[in-house]
Amino acid sequence: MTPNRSNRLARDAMAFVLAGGRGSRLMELTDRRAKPGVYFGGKTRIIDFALSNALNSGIRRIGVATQYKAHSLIRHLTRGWSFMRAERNESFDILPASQRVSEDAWYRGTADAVFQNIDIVESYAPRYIVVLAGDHIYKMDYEVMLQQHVDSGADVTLGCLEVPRMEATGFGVMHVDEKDVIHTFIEKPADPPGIPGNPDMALASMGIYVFNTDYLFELLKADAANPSSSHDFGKDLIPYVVKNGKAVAHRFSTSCVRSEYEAEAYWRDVGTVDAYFEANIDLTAVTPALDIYDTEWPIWTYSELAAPCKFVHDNEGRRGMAISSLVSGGCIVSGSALKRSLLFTGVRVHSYSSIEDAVILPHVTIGAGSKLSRVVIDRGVSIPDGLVVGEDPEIDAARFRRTEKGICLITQEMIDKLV
Ligand code: ADQ
Ligand code: ADP
Repeated sequence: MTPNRSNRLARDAMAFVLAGGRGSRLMELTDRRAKPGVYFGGKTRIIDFALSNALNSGIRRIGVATQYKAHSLIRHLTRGWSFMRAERNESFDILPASQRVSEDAWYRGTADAVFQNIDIVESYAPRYIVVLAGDHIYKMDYEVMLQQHVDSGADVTLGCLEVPRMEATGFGVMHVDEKDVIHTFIEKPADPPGIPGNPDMALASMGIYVFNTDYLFELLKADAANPSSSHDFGKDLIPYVVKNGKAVAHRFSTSCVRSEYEAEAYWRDVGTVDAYFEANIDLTAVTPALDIYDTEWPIWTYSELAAPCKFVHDNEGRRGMAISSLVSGGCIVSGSALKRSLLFTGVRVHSYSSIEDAVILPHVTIGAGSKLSRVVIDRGVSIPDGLVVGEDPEIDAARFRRTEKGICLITQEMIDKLV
């Protein structure tokens, strides 16, 4: 779809990106960084997708609420997103939970993260607030969603998509009428209701919301004063508006942005190690479902300064090579073969190794004679010479975090225990 370039409403909107959650199902990958700060796709981090969507949609005011293990994320945001300029009526605010409203309260929930920053949002006087989750991979034009919000006269507009009913237990699930007005909303139902006429699918909330600023502030103030609320959009605010106001569903398929290579609307919550691995490895396909080479909708990021990647022979003449792989700057592959793998910045692969189906985060070193398949290797890990992963499930499970689908997540702590 061609993005709407007028951006009339986006210019009047502020994006408030929620980036405080841990994402604990990513296991050790989020031991030291929040999920939005996790590396994805060779160069970028997960949060870059929501931020780039906002920027590419024409939104020029962005706030990012951080909480859990925020240092890595904040450093990335400072390095990569500080090009927004007050002189151009742009703003980019990092909003760490810092007990702004009361000395004993961090962000108690997603709604509280906005509530505690009302004064900062107010200072920019945006007409609309686009609340975004910082932890999903997708391309979307929020201007289209804003336009629907204004046209329908909704109090809140929720981004939604159809997911298989049995997978909807982790989402807010809704029922809509023929005009997409939401009549029921249940947060994370144990037995999700299907779509009438299509009972195997459910209409799930993407956790992104458009509000008129005034309306949202009223709602947040009332919620903050409610002692029985958990101060969460999905649990408290959205069910309240569905019952007492007008909540409308916005279908992602109408605002997703697709390049000519993308067959379907792409959205992923890379919330588990398996989903994270698959979404990364999918990028190595000849025609991947997500086109990160789409210059119409660039994914902005901070990228380390690095020399070009290099493939060399080792001393014995073995070739360093890669097929169906994404290799970032600063990598050197010497006398080893890579297949269906992603190498983030500054990875070194020493000779006589074979690497297949691997997601290798920045500055990893792989020792000589290693044989690795179906792995995710955390930033900075030193893989010792001759390590074999992906051949014996029992040995792998004893040494590493091995998932149900047989993917091994490897951290330096796990490597240190081997010797
Ligand atoms: P969840 O997936 O449970 O449900 P949640 O844990 O509320 O999402 O996190 C949403 C976003 O807020 C994430 O980006 C997270 O990092 C951030 N976040 C969490 N706690 C925070 C805090 N205290 N401060 C700041 N940021 C915080 C939500 C909705 C569902 C919907 C799914 C879609 O509640 O209805 O279906 O998202 O993924
Ligand atoms: P980046 O350095 O690019 O932010 P990460 O996403 O891996 O990389 O961030 C890891 C975070 O953990 C950083 O805040 C870093 O300072 C911190 N860190 C790195 N190594 C350790 C360690 N051994 N123990 C505790 N924290 C660490």
